[in-house]
Amino acid sequence: NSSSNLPERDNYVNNGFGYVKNPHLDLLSEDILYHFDLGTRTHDLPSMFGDVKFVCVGGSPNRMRDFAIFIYQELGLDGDGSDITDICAGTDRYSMYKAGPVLSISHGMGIPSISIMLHELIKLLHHAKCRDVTIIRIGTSGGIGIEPGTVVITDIAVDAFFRPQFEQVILDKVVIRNTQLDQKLAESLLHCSKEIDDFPSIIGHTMCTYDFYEGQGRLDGALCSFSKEEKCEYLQRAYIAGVRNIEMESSVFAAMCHLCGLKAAVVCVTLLDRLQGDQITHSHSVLKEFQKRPQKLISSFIKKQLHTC
Ligand code: R2B
Ligand code: URA
Repeated sequence: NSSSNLPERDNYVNNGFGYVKNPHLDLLSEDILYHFDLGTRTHDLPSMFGDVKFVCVGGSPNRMRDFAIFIYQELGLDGDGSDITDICAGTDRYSMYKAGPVLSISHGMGIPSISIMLHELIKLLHHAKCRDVTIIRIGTSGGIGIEPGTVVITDIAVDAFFRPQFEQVILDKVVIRNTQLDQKLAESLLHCSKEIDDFPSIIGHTMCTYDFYEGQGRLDGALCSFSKEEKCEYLQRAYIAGVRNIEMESSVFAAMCHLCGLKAAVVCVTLLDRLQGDQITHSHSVLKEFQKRPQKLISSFIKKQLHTC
């Protein structure tokens, strides 16, 4: 009955100590992670991934490769990391790189794309018997009322109605999921960011939408049915509700990680202030430097964690 918009009861079954909550998985003789081109029969997942402690995910394959090389060098691993190879080379859906205990994976754009990736990633962590994993989405976003280049660390992801929830349709029912992220982790990341020079950063709500144009109140798409005044009024209301940036993956990311017991954070740089415009007009080199900021923060955070544990 699709009208029963009742909050979901947590009736998931825990498969032992891992992150998955699906009793059907135990019945499979082989699990094929189709979009990664990996599988439990074809690959020794525990030896390939058993030491993973940090997973960083982001939209673009090239950016996640750059991040893997960067963290490889920052962690002082053997060589310069430039020969790092795509573990998912057998498919062009996602790219995956490993630098010591850090896995770097691309997730494409939007909720369906990251959701598919997360199902397979969480199963991968389960099959590989990984423990105490922290997962961080590093990405780009549009800011609201903040200086472009500011890094927003999300406390909670909200939907286009500013509600702290994600609606997942399952067998013609709407299931409402919690989008709370790990507050301690967000605070530690903010603290860490304050130790980096010239690094504007804040904690705030992140609005997650299903579209980049009309869905984010842009006037510059192929379609637009609202006025500039209506757009501004909507974004002002978002700001008052605590929203500081807008992107397209945080809600399902927060919801899935929360349900699976993964410690998670979302760290996105803002490329523009949506109260000032819709088009991304900064030069390529400025945008490149902006996109490096979440990487810098996460690298500094991971280094700290590895040295204090
Ligand atoms: C941020 O940037 C992408 C759209 O340009 C989208 O994946 C997101 O969340
Ligand atoms: N990504 C988004 O989803 N929105 C923006 O405005 C910029 C990047």
